[in-house]
Amino acid sequence: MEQASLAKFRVALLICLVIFSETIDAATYTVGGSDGWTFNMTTWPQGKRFRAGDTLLLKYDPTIHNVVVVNRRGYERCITPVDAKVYKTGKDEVKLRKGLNLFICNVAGHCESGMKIAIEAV
Ligand SMILES: [Cu+2]
Repeated sequence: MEQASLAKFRVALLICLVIFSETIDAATYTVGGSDGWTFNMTTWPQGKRFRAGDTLLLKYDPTIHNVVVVNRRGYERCITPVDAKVYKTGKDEVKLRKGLNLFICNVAGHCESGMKIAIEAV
C-alpha cells in the first residue's frame, strides 16, 4: 500500500474506533435504590456523570406510578405538558438526550413528594 492511502486508511480506522468506543461506552443506570423509582428522588444520583445515549432504567409498580418526560416548568411545578411522553410499563428504559432530562411521576401528589429527577447528560 502506498504511503498516502495507508495514511487515509489509518484515519478511517481511527474514526471507526472512536465511533465504536462511544457506542460501547453507553451505560444503563437503574434509577433509585432498592425501591427503584419512588418518592424523594430529587438528590439521585449524587455525583454520577451521565452522557447522552446512556439509558435510565426506571423500575416501579405500574399500578401506583408512572414516568413522564417534562420540561423545566413541568419539573418545577409538577405539571404534565401537553403531548408529554408517558411511560407506564413499570420497567421503562429511557435514553438520555444531551442536556437536561427531566422526569416526574404525575400521579396526584407524587411529584410534589419528590418523585422527580433532573439528569444532566453531556
Ligand atoms: Cu408515583
